[in-house]
Amino acid sequence: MDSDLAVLIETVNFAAEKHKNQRRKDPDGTPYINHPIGVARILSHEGGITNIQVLQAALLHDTVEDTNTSPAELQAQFGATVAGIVQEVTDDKSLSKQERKRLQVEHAPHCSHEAKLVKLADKLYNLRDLNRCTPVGQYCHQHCHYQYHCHFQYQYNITKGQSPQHWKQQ
Ligand SMILES: [Mn+2]
Repeated sequence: MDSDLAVLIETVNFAAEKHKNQRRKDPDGTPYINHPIGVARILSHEGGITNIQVLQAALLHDTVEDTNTSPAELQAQFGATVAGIVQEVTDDKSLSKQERKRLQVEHAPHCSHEAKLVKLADKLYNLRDLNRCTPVGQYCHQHCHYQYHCHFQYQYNITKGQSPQHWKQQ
């Protein structure tokens, strides 16, 4: 039960249970779990990441923010390191969207390397999704392409600790 494979299966099963009633915002209503699995896949297949705790955190990265999972529950199930990475990439949903974005910008340069990996893979997955299709009830196609370009630059800048502002002039 303690092999890396068993741990990874246990983690993806936990995430699947937690997200079981959620759907993505694409027109197909893709099951939400496709997203965290895809984020972990970006890290393993494109990033060459083999650190199992980073891959676990990728699988679990939206459980605290978007489901009834508590940080203590993650810590009890998967240990303090994994729970800590998830906590670093979790926004406080009681704040306004604008305030959450502001805090992301403020915190990103000070995040651990592991949390930056998960955050960037998360953003990359979402940007590819935005490029692939228009979310239900949002944006025209052309606007998606504009956002794709701008947000990638934005995320890159803030994880480097640079000003996120300059792309706004483009
Ligand atoms: Mn996510």
